Amino acid sequence: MRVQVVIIGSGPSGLLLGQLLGNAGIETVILDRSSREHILSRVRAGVLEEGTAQLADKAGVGARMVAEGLPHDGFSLAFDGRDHRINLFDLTGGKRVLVYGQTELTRDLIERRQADGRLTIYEAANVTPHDFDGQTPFVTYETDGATHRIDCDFIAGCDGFHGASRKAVPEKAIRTFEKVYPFGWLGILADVPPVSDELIYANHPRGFALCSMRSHTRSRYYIQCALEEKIEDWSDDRFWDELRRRLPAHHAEAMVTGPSFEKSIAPLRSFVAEPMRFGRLLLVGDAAHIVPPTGAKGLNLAASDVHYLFSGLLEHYQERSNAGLDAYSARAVARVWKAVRFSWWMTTMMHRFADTGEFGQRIQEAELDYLVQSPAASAALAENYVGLPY
Ligand code: FAS
Ligand code: PHB
Repeated sequence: MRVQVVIIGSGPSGLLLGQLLGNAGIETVILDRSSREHILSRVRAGVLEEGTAQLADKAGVGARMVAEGLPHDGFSLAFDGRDHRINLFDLTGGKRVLVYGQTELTRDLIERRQADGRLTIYEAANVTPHDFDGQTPFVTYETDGATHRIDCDFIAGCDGFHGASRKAVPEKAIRTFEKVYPFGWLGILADVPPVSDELIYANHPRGFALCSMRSHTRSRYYIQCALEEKIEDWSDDRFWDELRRRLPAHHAEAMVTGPSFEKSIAPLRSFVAEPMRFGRLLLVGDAAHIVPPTGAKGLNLAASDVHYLFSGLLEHYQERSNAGLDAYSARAVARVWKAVRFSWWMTTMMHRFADTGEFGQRIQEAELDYLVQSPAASAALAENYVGLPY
């Protein structure tokens, strides 16, 4: 088989890139080691920047997102028993975010790809990129015990943090940067109405908490937890009690609780691999970078990578120019680091660190007080949260 672009990974990065390329007449195949069911069982991000929503709409999967997504003009920071609203719309001259689950966006993209008759090969084992430092790259993979080969012009490594693409790059050709946080997020999904119409990020002496949602009837909640915590030690009742203890009293009293149908613990890390291009292999999304979800940037960074790569590939095929591809890594990495900084800053400001000490705690409190009292500081937070320009 031969196609123009082989995409490794059927997550948001691979699917969005595949849809944009396909709509432009550029042939792709997507290879994923997981099944379609497993991919759609994953619960991940919940907040889309306008740039991400516009890209999804451009890809032709905006209808349900617009119909069911919840536009949000602001969110609150809760500390010292009080809420402090960050008015995104006013602080950014009219920008907002869209609350729409990554799982739903992934479903829309998978269904659209299938409807367009484009090929995704699921449960592909040992997917391996080859000869991407030359002019004739190819990818091999195994299904039903047989090894297959796909020749191509380019390989898009959209296979996430644990994927094969970044690992196929010779160690001397890549530089990585990493910070692992000393805690995780214990998250649940429950079909109960959200405690507030907007998101609440809470800093409490017992730890961070986040009140989010997927709709007016489905809530997504998180609490900071120790990395050693085990899901089986967290009954629903224990989770609800702990969440309520970390929120201002009026939210704790108003909270509607109920049985969770998804419960998971995610570790938090910041990670960047540079560069993001190696000849004919280009890394996209979590394959190249990871952020702590505090700033809601993971999925949105994948979208801006896809934007840069799609425009570079389009130029290559339609204008016979490689300028966009040559600029891909520098453009993507520049935006990645600004989102990594913001996500680190939000995480450091909103979480409790065991080793912070009394001085560090006072600094965190001063940071929060300054942030909610200074229009300039709030505006800086808002412009990062809605998404910096592409
Ligand atoms: P993905 O990891 O989504 O997709 C990669 C795909 O590649 C997967 O389908 C996988 O099966 C496939 N793959 C992996 N290895 C392969 C191989 N060797 N061969 C073939 N296929 C392979 N972001 C937020 O903004 N907010 C959040 O709350 C949030 N929560 C998260 C919770 C968890 C547990 C994780 C892991 C991430 C979370 N993220 C969150 C970040 C997340 O949304 C990512 O940014 C987003 O999934 C990135 O999409 P992709 O780059 O497509 O990578
Ligand atoms: C979510 O709804 O899953 C979510 C929202 C905002 C974040 C992180 C996760 O910062």
